[in-house]
Amino acid sequence: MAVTIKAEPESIELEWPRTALVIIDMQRDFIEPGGFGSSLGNDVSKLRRAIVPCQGLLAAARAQGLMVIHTREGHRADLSDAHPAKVMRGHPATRIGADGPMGRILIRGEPGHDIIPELYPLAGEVVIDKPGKGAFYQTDLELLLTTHGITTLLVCGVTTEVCVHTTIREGNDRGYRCVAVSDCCASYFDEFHQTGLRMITAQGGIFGWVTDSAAIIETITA
Ligand code: C5J
Repeated sequence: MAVTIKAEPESIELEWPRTALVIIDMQRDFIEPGGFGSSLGNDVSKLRRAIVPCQGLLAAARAQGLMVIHTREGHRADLSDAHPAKVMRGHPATRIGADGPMGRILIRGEPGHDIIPELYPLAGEVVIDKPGKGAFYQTDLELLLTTHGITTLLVCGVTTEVCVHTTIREGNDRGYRCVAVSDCCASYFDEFHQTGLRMITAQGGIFGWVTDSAAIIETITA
C-alpha cells in the first residue's frame, strides 16, 4: 500500500517494503571530541542535534520493518584503500590514519570509527563500510538495494553537505528516489546544512526531496 509523505518541493508517495532508511556516518570520529571532526577544528557538538531525531526515526523504521542501513566512513589499517589525494591534506597529525584519542583516525576497528552508542545497529541490520564520501562508491550498497527491491531512500546522518549530499547525488544518478530527512542530518556549519538542503529541493527537486522525521513518523504510525 502506498503512503504519501509531506516533503519539499512536493509530497512523495512511497511503499514501505520498497523504502530503506540510510543513516550516514553517525560515527564517534565525527560526533565525539577527539575524533576526525574535532581534529579538523570543527565544533563537533553541532552534530549532536541530529541524534535524538535519528533515534525516533530509527525506532519507527524498525517498528515498521523497514530495511535499515548504517554506513561508516573509514579505511583499512594499511590505508591501501585510501587515495593519497584524500589522505595527504592538512597537518600530518590530523590526517586519516594519524593517532588520536580514539585510536587511529577513520581506521576500521578503531574506537573512533564505530557508530555512536545512541544509534548502534541491531544484529541483522546492514552496515556499509565505505572508503569514500558517498555510500555507493566501492561498496555493495546498490546490489543490496536491488536484491531487496528498494526504490526509495530516506537519508539521515552527517554531514549534510558532504557524505549525506554525496550519497543522495549518487543514489539519484542510479535511479533511487532520495529523501533527505532534515532534522536527522547535521553539519558543523549551519549555513551549509541549510543550503545543502535547499540545493536538493531547488529546481523542482533537482536531485531529491527533503522532509522531516515528524512527517515520516506520523505516516508510519497513522
Ligand atoms: C566528512 C562525512 N565530512 N561523513 N565525512 O568528511 O560527511
